[in-house]
Amino acid sequence: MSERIYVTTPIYYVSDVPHLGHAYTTVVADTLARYHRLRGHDSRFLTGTDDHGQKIERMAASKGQTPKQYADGIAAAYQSCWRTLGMSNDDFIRTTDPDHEAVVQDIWRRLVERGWIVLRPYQGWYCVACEQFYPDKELDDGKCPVHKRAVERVEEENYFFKLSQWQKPLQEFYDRVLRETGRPFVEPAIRMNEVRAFVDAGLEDLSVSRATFKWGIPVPGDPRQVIYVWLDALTNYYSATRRDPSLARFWDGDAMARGELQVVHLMGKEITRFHAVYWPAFLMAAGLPPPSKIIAHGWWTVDGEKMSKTAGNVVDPNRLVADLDAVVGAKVGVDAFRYFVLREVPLGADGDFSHESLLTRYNAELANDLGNLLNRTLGMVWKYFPDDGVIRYQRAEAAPIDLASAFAAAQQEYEKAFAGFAPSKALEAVWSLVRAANAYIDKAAPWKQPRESQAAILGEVLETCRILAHWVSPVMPDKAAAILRQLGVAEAPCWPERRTSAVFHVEKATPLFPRIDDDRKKELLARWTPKPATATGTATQTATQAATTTPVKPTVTFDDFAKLDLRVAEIVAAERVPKKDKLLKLSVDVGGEMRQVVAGIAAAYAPEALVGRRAIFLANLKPAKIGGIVSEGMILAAGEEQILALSALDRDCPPGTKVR
Ligand code: ME8
Repeated sequence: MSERIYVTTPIYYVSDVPHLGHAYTTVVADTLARYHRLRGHDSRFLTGTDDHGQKIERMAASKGQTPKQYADGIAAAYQSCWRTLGMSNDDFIRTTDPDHEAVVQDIWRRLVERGWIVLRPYQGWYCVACEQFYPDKELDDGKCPVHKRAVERVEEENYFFKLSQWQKPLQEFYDRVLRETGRPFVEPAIRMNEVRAFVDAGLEDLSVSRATFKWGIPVPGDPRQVIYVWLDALTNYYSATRRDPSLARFWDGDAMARGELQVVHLMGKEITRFHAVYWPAFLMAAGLPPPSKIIAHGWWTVDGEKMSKTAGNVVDPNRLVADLDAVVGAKVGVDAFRYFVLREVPLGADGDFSHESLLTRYNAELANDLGNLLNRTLGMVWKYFPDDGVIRYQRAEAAPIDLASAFAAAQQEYEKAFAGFAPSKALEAVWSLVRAANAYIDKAAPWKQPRESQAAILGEVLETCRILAHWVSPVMPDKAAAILRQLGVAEAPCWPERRTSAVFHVEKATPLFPRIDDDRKKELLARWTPKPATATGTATQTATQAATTTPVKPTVTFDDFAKLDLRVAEIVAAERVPKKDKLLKLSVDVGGEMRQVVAGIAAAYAPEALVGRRAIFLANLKPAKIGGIVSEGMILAAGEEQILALSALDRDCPPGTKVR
């Protein structure tokens, strides 16, 4: 295991706010970075946004914004979501950062100087969603093989990167990595095989500039063209290490060659080719070292379906976490989400997200196995040592079950799993120790033992809980801190040794993960399940009851209705109103004009979950003070309190669109 590691996620397009898929990659990267920090390794974790490209230019235009304004809004939504989910990224890069742009232009110049970039006329099929040209043979019935949408014919003079000459150097590079590290450059191996097959089949030169739009980094010396968005975007991993001389140690070819530095790019499998073929070729052509490893994880579906806005099944992590916290009545959502996505699928495999399985794992593994271990142990400490809750622990010689060997086996597995980038396996190893500790209590039966044995048994378990807290900290940083606090241990996450004696001054137990009973489960599933017209569930039933019991108001004429100025508004910022539990203060974009609105929706929505959402807005309501703050209009919603639902639009309508 190298002593220095640089972990990256893809930089996400600012075409949309973050969802489950983006959150997954970022949780994996965060967990790896936290693990390496735990080991005392010199670690750096980078994420960010991909701000340029034709797709973004078009989306911004459709919303009447400049590309930069539009990108700023979505980049802020990413940053806010990552804060909510406890990401510990050391930096957040955007391709519109001036220092990044300068490095991209610098690499471009190097490639030109070395003869790898040349200007040529070009005709080809371009998919704007992929930001990629496709040769005829790769089209699927004339459509993009990924998006199944029409491709565009592009005829322009482009700069080309001579990728065709990189077949052999790339093949040699893949061989060298395998020889030197014993593992393929791309993992899992199935993705390496795909990449190899693509390279072995022969490479074509790659168009690396575009002349038909402006939203990108200008080609040095030719302002008619912008640099291809992927050359721009991939360079982020390198440019972020040039921001400060002290960061150069995270992109250092000698250190990589000596095995002292690992540069690990994590991503979804659909963009492996860009990272495993184009990126090493660009770097080597520019005289720079390629990364050490590409890890391509699988693709999440939701209840067996592809996630899509049209299907209405996109999982918004902000919303998921806020709902869990609200319904459970404790801060459990972030750690439960992180745990679930890491445990549910082995890294590399495709996964199906189901809210039901999330709740099942929550109850079985978090509330029961881990939560209950701590809870029952602290309960017994206070029961048998009611004066002060202090346990003076001395390793028991003749323990009925050997926790020492369970610890040693779990530690070995845990370490091996992280070295092999397998967080689900690391969690399995942790849970083997959780279960061993629970079994130990059952067998040792402290309730039947004399006082000295009780202290020895409980001490053994408390020490195990301390180790478990450190081990779960890369995945569940909040709950790890809560365990340590309840154990009365003042330690930051570290690599724990198993001690033979210690003194614990424990706190009274507070459940780590309160159990989700059937009623709460129903409520959560009702919040999360897309609701067809016939659906039954708490929210629907209540809404139906309300609809039938509230008499319809007196008739109005169309002229009355026409007095209301209803339009689409986008929530661009949301915050709680101090000391007002029910109120949120929102900034909404009503089509070029910003309004401040106070809405009584705090019981149903966390502020972070609202940013970027659109709803129907009453724009000509007389301003009024609510909770001491002026509110300039009203967001429409159905229901009340926690079962309230924001009005929604089932198609993309820009802010300001009239509603009639
Ligand atoms: O591709 N399951 O950005 P992007 C799993 N800007 N992971 C998913 C997912 C899903 N259903 N959906 C998205 C881009 N992801 C480029 C990257 S890097 C130099 C430029 C995750 O916003 C996964 O990590 O389309 C995937 O690779 C990434 O989001 C794509 O994000």
